[in-house]
Amino acid sequence: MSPDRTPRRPMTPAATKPPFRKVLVANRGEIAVRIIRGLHEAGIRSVAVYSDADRTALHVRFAHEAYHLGPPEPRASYLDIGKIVGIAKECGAEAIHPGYGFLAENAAFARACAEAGIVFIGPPPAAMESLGDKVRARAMMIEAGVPVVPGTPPLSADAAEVVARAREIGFPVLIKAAAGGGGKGMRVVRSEKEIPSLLAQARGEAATAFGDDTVFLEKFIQRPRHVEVQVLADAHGSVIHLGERECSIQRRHQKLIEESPSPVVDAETRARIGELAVRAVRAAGYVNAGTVEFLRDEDGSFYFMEVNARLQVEHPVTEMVTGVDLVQAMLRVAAGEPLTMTQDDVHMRGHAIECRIIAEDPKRNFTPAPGTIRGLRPPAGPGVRYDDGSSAGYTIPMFYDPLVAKLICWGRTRREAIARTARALDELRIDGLTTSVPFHRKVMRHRAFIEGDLHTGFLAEHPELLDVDDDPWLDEIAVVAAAVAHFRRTEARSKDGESGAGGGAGGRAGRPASNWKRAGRGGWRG
Ligand code: MV4
Repeated sequence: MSPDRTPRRPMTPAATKPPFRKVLVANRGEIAVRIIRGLHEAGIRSVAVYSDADRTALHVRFAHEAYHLGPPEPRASYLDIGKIVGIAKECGAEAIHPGYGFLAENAAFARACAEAGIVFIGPPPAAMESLGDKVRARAMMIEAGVPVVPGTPPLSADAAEVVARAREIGFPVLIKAAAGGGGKGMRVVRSEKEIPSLLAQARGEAATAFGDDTVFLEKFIQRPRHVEVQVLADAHGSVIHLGERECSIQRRHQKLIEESPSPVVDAETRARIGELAVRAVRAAGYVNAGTVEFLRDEDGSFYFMEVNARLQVEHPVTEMVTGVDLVQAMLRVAAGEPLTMTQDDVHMRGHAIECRIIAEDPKRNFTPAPGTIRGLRPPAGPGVRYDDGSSAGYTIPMFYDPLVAKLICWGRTRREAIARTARALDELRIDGLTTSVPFHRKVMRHRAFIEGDLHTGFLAEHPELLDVDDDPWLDEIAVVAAAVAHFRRTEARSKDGESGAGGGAGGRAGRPASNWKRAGRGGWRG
């Protein structure tokens, strides 16, 4: 089979023996680009796949080979297991990296890869399945001695029993759907008399959303922080953790800003929750990179929430503070190599913050605002990393996640990381799109954020952060203003009988001057 696209790209000189010869990336956008970069650094030939909406995307241009999947709809492209595994087999890829989203946590996909003799770069399907079931995962963690929020097994239909259970836990309690996710089927119950109606609502919502009305109770944690621990497990029984990330700045269960370390986690706490995370993934028979999510109560207690069985969007903040390349680690672990570092080799240095640059309008409740990138100037300089998957001229498709890029900045201290992020955001220009950039600029200057006073209700508590100005393009305006001022001076001088602007360019200034004349009088589009 010959590729639909074969960008001219020589192999990169790898530092060590490549763990694979050729790997297919079953994803798109910034994460596909991130993984392809990792493949090239490892000396591995990269294979991209793409839909009709991504013919000119960066991941296609970066890869050694690219194969067309089909129409833009995810079902017909990035979710088509048969097509993707078929391409991998035919082109001779030894492994597939799924990125995040799409097929990343799909056990059937991982099994299809194994059946085709292809390595799935992620956890074993059985571990993925047992962790995907909330009630099963909760029971497994209790068994393993990992603290979970005080709560109940699935509730019976007996209302009196539910009341008794809620009393035992103490109000407020939270009704959660067993099949849950994304907050669907969740209800906060503040008093006994609310139980019958809220229970019916939660069951109804769970039945509609998941086809399963099983619900259970948990103590409701007020103003919790979302703190998650990165883990790395090899196939030989070694498991280490790479510290935590705080992801409390989110809206409607979509994270917007993440950082590492968490402002409230000290070295002792890190060792404790790191140990809990290691215990959690061991209990599940987990191998490869994964994330253990905790809720942190205001009293400092940590409770297990769930395991994310994939490389996460926010993985770069961990890479920047630990110096560990998670994509390289995933490739080596998937190839059966043992981890080359122990827990004692993991050191966190400084602080990193990630801002998700999303094609959304913060003023319109963060609704997607796809469009075409007209001009792009990514930020750079010391401590700045910009991970993106597009370039000028690219149209952000409406079919997929509107994340267009991630800005990750490192500093020796949290304050330095904030200053750098603010500076980089001011340099960043994405012309043609409405994005979250002005929102991020405002957050970096916000007192509560600077003080590290974060929790999952942060944006609800500070609605002023959502009321952002349109991107002002101050530097562009300054350039135009300077040009207009220059033109006016020149025109005034020529009226006085002087000869043009003077200097070398002056003699050829006839045409530009007349253009500026139009600009000065009627405006460009006037
Ligand atoms: C909670 C909670 C408070 N108390 N559980 C939301 C989605 C699901 N993954 C877990 N979620 C929560 N569970 C108890 N017992 C608050 C949330 C929650 C939340 C958690 C993490 C990140 C953002 C959140 C936003 C709202 C609510």
